[in-house]
Amino acid sequence: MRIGITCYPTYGGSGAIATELGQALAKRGHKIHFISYSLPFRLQEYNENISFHDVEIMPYPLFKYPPYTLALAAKMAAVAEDASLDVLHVHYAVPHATCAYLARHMLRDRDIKVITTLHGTDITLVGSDKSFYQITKFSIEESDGITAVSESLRRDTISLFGLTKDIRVIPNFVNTGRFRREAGECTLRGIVQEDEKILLHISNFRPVKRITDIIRMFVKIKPKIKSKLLMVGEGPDRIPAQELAKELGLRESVVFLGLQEGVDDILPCADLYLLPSEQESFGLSALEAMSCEVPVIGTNVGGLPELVKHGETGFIAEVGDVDKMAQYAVELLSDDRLRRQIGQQARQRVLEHFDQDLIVPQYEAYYEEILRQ
Ligand code: GMT
Repeated sequence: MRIGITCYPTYGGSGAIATELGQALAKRGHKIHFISYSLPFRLQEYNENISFHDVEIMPYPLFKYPPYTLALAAKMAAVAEDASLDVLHVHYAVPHATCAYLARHMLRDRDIKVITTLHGTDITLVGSDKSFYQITKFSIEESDGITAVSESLRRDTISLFGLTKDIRVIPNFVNTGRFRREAGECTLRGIVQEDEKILLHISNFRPVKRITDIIRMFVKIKPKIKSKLLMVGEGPDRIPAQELAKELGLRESVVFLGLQEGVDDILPCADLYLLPSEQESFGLSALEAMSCEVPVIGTNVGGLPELVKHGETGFIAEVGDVDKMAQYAVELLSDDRLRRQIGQQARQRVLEHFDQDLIVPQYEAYYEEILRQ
């Protein structure tokens, strides 16, 4: 098939999944065309089946807000025409589903199918905000196929938007060959001493991630376990988290690493992964941690419990219950045997349910189903 993929190219789970999907489909012989405003951050390997189409906007003094959405729609239509695309698969509904709708209507003589994958805040936060609600609902309903990354997100979409169209759940996936404990030498020994345990968090540091809860958790763990907390990512809550760490006397033991390219090199070094989010439709970084045999402590929200089985592959607590999460962390970090067992069970769960080789064929089959309609 000839498939156009649009996603946010910057750090984030939806862009990561869209890129991993495109790369996996290209290896399976499909022609993949990424269309976005810059090269997706995980698009690193050369493959002759992959091309990238940059969306450029003409600067003009009248444009207080440069109309990216229009430029993207026009680019989608042009690529669809030139490359004879069969499918336009857009990740994150806002504004990509709307651009795809426009592009399809520009291509009067070409039959192209639009598939929208819902990722999370495109529904729960941004899409359901009143400024975007109607256009998001319209654009999702106009898609030929709709997928959601978890059962929880499917339910949220139906209840928030009252959609009657079928939403197919195709869960996120991980390349278990790349994300694995043996994948590489632990690169963090310059930062963390041999006898220190490593707690890890990776995100875009937005309020929804509740990263100050991680610091509050760590201040309870630190006196009991010789450890360091590594925070990977960048975003609006980095400064408040850094300030809090300083205030709580954790300046030396909480390390902010900023944006990092090779999270597959960092994750296998961790002893514990923390994701105390307020909302999380899936939690891709938790999946990648589990694939590296790292137990996850997460919250009872969205799709996280579909992934993390309490007491089996990690622990789940209520949002904001910092005491409980710290207690689970101490339990796991002070018992190497238990931690290893939970880590191995986590990897097993990933291999059985979320391996790239199981999920990518589900997308292929879905494309074929939609193309037959
Ligand atoms: O909505 C966001 O936070 C951004 C988005 C992204 O681009 O990373 O994250 C969502 O999509 C990911 C990939 O499907 C999911 O793993 C995240 O759980 C989801 N984020 C939220 O629901 C908060």
